[in-house]
Amino acid sequence: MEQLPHFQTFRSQTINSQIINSQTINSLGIDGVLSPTCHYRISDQDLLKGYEIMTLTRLVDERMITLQRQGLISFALSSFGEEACAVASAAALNFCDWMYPQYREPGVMFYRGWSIQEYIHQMFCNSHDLNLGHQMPNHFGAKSLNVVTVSSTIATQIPHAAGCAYAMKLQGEKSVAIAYFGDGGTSEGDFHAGLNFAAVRKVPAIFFCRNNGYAISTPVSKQFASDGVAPKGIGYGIATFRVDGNDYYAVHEITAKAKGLCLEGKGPVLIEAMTYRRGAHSTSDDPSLYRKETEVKEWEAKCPILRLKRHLMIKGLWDDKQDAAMIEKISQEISLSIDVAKAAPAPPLQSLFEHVYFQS
Ligand SMILES: Cc1ncc(C[n+]2csc(CCOP(=O)(O)OP(=O)(O)O)c2C)c(N)n1
Repeated sequence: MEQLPHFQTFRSQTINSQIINSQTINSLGIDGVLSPTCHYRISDQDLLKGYEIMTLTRLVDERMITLQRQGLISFALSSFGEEACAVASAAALNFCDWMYPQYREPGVMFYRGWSIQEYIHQMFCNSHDLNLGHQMPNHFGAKSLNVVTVSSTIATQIPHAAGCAYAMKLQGEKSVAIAYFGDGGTSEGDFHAGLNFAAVRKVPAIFFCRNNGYAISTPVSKQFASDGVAPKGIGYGIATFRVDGNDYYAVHEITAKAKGLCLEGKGPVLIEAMTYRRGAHSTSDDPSLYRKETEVKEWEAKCPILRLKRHLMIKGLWDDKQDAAMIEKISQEISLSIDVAKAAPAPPLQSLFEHVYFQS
C-alpha cells in the first residue's frame, strides 16, 4: 500500500531529532563522583561559582519563608531542592542570551549578578523594587540582566521566548532565548503553541521544563498520561533531552549542547530536567495534605548542592572551614539586606500608573 506523504515526513523528523526518550542523562553521582563516561569538563572557577550561587539561593529562600511567616512580606516560594536547574543552565549560557524564568529561578538572577539586596527589595515590593510593587514577591526580572520579569500566569513565557528567539533569528543574532517552566505548565495551551511555533520556524529557543513532580497539589500522574514531558517535544519534532535536574554537570552539559544545536540552525530544544519540589508550593500551601514525608525524605539524599559540595571536596577545591565561612558571610548579608528593605518606604501611590498600558 502506498504510504501517505505526511507519514514519511513524520518518520524522517523523528529519526533526525536528537531524542533521548526513556534514558535520563546523569553524570555526577550522589557521592560527588563524576561518572567515567562523562567527558564534559567545567572549570574549577565555574564549579565554585555554581556552588556558591546554589547555596546563596537556598539561604535566601529559607529566610524569605521565615519573613513571610513573621508577616513582613506577603508571599514567598522557594526553589528548595531544584537549585541546579536554574544555576547550571545559567552557567552554560552567555549574558547575551535572553531568559524567561518562572518564579522558581532566583538562581538565574543571582548567577547573572543580582545582589541579595536587590532580590530582597523585590520580595518586599518596596520603593527600591524595580517593579515598584506592581508584581508579587518572587516575580523578579531585570532589563540590565536580559531576564524578562516573571509572569504569574503559568506558561505565558513560553510563546514569549519563542517570539524573542524568532526575532533573534531574523536579525542574525548569535544568541538564544530560554524559557523555564514546570511540569504543570505543559498542560497549558501556551506550551503547545510556543513549541509548535518554535519548531516550525526553527528558532533558537531552549524550553527548559523542571519536572519537579507537582503543580501545587497535582502530581504528574494526574497531570498527563504520557511518559513525562519529553515525548511532547518529540511530538513537535523538537530535539529533546531528559536529564537529571539535580546533577550540576548534566544540566550544564545539556544546556550547552542545546545552545549549540540552536546556533547551528537545528531549531529549538526541549530539556526535561527530572527534579523534586522539596518545599511547599508556596507559603499558601500545605503539602502534608497530599504527599508523604517519606517521599520528600527520599529526595534529600539527591540534593544538588550537597552533591556538588562533595565533588568540590573530592577535587580538593573546598573544605568544611571554607563552607562555614561562606555560609556565615551570606547569612550576614541577608540580615543586613532585610534591615535595609524593612526601612525602605513603599512605592509612591502615583507609581501605580507608571510602566503600565493605558488608553487616553
Ligand atoms: C494560567 C494559570 N493557571 C493557574 C494558575 C495558578 N497556579 C499558580 S502556580 C501553579 C502550579 C504550577 O505548577 P508547575 O508549572 O508544575 O510549576 P511549579 O510550581 O511546580 O514549579 C498554578 C496552577 C496560574 N498562575 N496561571
